[in-house]
Amino acid sequence: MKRYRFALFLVLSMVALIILADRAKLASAADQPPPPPQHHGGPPPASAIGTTAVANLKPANPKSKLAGTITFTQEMGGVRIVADVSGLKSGKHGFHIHENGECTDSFKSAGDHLNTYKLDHSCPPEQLRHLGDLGNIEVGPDGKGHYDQLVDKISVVDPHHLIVGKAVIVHAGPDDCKAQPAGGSGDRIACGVIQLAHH
Ligand SMILES: [Cu+2]
Repeated sequence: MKRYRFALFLVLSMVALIILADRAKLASAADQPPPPPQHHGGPPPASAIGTTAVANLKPANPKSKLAGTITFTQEMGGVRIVADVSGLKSGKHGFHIHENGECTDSFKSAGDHLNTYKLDHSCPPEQLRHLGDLGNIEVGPDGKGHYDQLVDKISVVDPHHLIVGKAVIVHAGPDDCKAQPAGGSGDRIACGVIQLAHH
């Protein structure tokens, strides 16, 4: 009888040991640090505020005097886009970020509008639009245009909404913010690749 008790004791202790070992494994898994946060269009990390990218426009027609510089600065609510252009026909000119960072082949190589979520074309502040929809640059009789808007949904740091490495394009005509897929804004007259600015 004593022998059976001893055997029972042994079996029970082994079961207890197995349970304890399992618990320890679970506890160590729970102690592991959580995965790093993913910024899926959420607010940018504080360290990213002020990060700046730049695009210098080149004209489709090499004889044209068209020129322009566009800066993209990360703010908490999106990207502040400031564009100064000159040498354009007066009136509104469609203004977009296109999906490829290439300005060759009459700027066809820039591809379509940056449209990660496959939405219809519109203009900010409409919420359902292409990520690359920026509206229009308005050019005065002197051929100069200035654009200064805080555009949400895009980022110079968040890989999911990134505009760095894409092309910004100015069109010959106005973007009506309605016609698909690009607002009927006509030819691509200026293009520049968006690149991080180095301080
Ligand atoms: Cu465009």
